[in-house]
Amino acid sequence: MIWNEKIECMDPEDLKNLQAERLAETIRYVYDNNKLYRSRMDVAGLSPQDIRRMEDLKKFPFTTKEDLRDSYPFDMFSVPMDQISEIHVSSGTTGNPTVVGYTRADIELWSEVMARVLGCAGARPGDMIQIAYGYGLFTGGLGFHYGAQKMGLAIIPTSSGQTKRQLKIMNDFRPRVIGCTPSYMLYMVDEARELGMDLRNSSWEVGIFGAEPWSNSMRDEIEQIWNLQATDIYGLSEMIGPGVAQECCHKDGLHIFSDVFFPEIIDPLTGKEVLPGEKGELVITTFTKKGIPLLRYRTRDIVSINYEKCACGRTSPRISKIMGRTDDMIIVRGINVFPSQIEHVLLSIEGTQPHYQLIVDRRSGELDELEVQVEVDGKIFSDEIKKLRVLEEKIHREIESVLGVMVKVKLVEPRTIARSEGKATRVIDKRTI
Ligand code: DLL
Repeated sequence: MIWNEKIECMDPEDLKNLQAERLAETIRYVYDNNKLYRSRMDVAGLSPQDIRRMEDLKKFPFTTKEDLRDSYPFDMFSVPMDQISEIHVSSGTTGNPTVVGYTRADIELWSEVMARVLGCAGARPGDMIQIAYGYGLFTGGLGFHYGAQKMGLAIIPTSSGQTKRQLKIMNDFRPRVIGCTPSYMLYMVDEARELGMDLRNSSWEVGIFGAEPWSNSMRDEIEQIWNLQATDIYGLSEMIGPGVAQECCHKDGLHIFSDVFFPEIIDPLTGKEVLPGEKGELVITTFTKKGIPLLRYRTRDIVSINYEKCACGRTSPRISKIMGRTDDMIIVRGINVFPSQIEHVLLSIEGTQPHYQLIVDRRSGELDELEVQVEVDGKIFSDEIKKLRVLEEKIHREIESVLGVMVKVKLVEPRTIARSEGKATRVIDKRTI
């Protein structure tokens, strides 16, 4: 269903006008309420009147994750604390975490975009949803919760983990909708099989998976195993959490709710906009957000954009699945490697499992080494050695031909690679550079 037809199917010209109106309001708002933006505008010699048309947005400097870290904890908040109703924190691997504050109106906005997500994925009012994203400082659980409340679903807030209980609840309550990370959906496969469950007869028909990269091959795998429709959801805490973009049933790009999250795709090196269809870094400007409005925020996520109308009737632009991150990309012997490329190869080869890890190392004075560890079917492991060798050789050849870089392949037994109930760790970089 289309939750908000008026907005989601708006005439593109009207949408442009709405965006321009909201941009002008946003610029005025940050100038009056946000210390960092006001000083940046003053330094650049910009006043709110200088940014009125969408093209003017390019005059504004980019905002980065470092800006948010440097404002730890509350300096980016644009309202006094008595107007903040909820705070989330996104953990990073280095430095201060990013703190995000929501006003009541922001929570209402979050509920609205998440209701759009649920509709886009195929949920309907009256459905039951199992929310197996983590609740807490992570935005996944509560974001889904607010959207489901808004749409009028029966919510089972299981949060992530406790897999046996998770599966029992599914079996006994029969929810139609499930939300969790794609890696958790795969994690549950082993446990469900151990319990002797018939996975293709699970009650889940609609799956909304995101918060980490996953390929179309992984989608096929999940859909096939669980017999459900798997769609991709994108979001990040800095923007609002989940609810920035979502795939519809056509699974041909994620509709970005551009009346709220205005996208630009740039070349990460030059900062210049790239053409529709070309790969680049997604930069987002928020409209109508009050707690932490962000202008030209560099997400570090790599996508392409498509402005054509979708067969579902929605007119919002669509971003591709996230192809990688500017900072997740590993550079091995000077060649850019994204985990998603390797995942795609692995999943197209019969006998491999969707559990893998990339280990990069550099012994002193030597070149980088990339080892791909991948789990293979238990059956193959108990077969003769020769079959394993053939498989290893095949994986080796295909990865090298896609990446153009030498790799080592190590086949490991089922359940050797650490599982995750949240986001999976795909890369272990042991190099000290
Ligand atoms: O992961 C919010 C979220 C929760 C999204 C639940 C979807 C579902 P953060 O923890 O701040 O927020 O992480 C944001 O995760 O910049 C991407 O690199 C990555 N990411 C999120 N969704 C996807 C996706 C949440 N569908 C960061 N595909 C983002 C690939 C994703 N990467």
